[in-house]
Amino acid sequence: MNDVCQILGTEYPIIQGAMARIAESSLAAAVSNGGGLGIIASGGYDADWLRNEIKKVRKLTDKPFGVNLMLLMPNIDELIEVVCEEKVPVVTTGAGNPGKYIKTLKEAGVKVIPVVASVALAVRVERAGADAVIAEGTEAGGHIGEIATMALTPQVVDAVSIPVIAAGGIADGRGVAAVYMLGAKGIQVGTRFVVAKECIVSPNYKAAIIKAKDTDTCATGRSTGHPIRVIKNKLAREILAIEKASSTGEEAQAAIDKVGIGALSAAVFDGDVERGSVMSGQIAGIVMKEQPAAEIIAEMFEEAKKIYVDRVSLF
Ligand code: TUI
Repeated sequence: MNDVCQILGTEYPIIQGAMARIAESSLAAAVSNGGGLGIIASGGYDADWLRNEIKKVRKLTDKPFGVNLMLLMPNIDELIEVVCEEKVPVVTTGAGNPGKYIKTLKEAGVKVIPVVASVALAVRVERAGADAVIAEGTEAGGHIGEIATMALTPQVVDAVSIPVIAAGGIADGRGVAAVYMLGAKGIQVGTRFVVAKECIVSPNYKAAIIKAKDTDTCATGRSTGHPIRVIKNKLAREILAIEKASSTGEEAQAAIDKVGIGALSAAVFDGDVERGSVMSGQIAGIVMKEQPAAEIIAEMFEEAKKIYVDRVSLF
């Protein structure tokens, strides 16, 4: 059995990306029912919201699921308390080093799978007791690191003994097969699940992903030290202009905070895809249609197997 399936308790070694404001109980349950690990993204919400979403997932599926902890959130301690009390099977973390929380989570019986963007952090979280790591390349949507999936994955694989799950730029069977070749034993997928039928994001957000081509995303916030990949629109251009005009990262951040406030919710819930923040990975260009989450999962792994067989002659 695949190590990652064993750790997750799933049929397929796939984790749904923790898209802030997007990944809630409806999508998480659909992914888990489809044989993957559905994730509730807790970033930006309070402890009561999280507890309620956990209860909702449990009504919709009896399969394992997870919660993502966005480590920059000020209420992180309360969110961790909920995760432990509710005995959530798996936690993924993002945007920081979860080292100091791993012991508490493990003692509560929670599996911990941090997202890392460098070899150094992968090594540190393995030492702190992580069950696996997600190596996320800069192709991913939202908050990103610097190194591409193609370069990051094999370097993390060489540096740790725990299973490596690759993320960033994977949206079909070709991506699955590619990262298996790099040594990953599983995948995390975000952008393609945004257009899942069960995903509650506004129809305009889904349409923006489906319409996007290879060059339609950009990273805003590089000058502030918090780069975020989004689809290029009016807001993104405004932020890039602010960054160009600012003399320090702090000055840029203050101005970005003014235009960016509520921008993610504007895109996700109100469908304002020009003035809102439309987080997306670079792979949006191959995402073509809305489909049930279960169909996306089955299709990706069937395709990967077929590619493996078809391409043997190249070796
Ligand atoms: O966390 C993400 N992606 C995210 S979080 C998010 S929430 C948000 N909402 C509104 C505005 C801004 C953000 C949206 N997208 N991915 C996981 C990830 N973690 N990618 C990169 C990292 C990362 C980067 C540096 C993890 C650790 C790190 O270094 C920490 C250290 O101490 O070395």
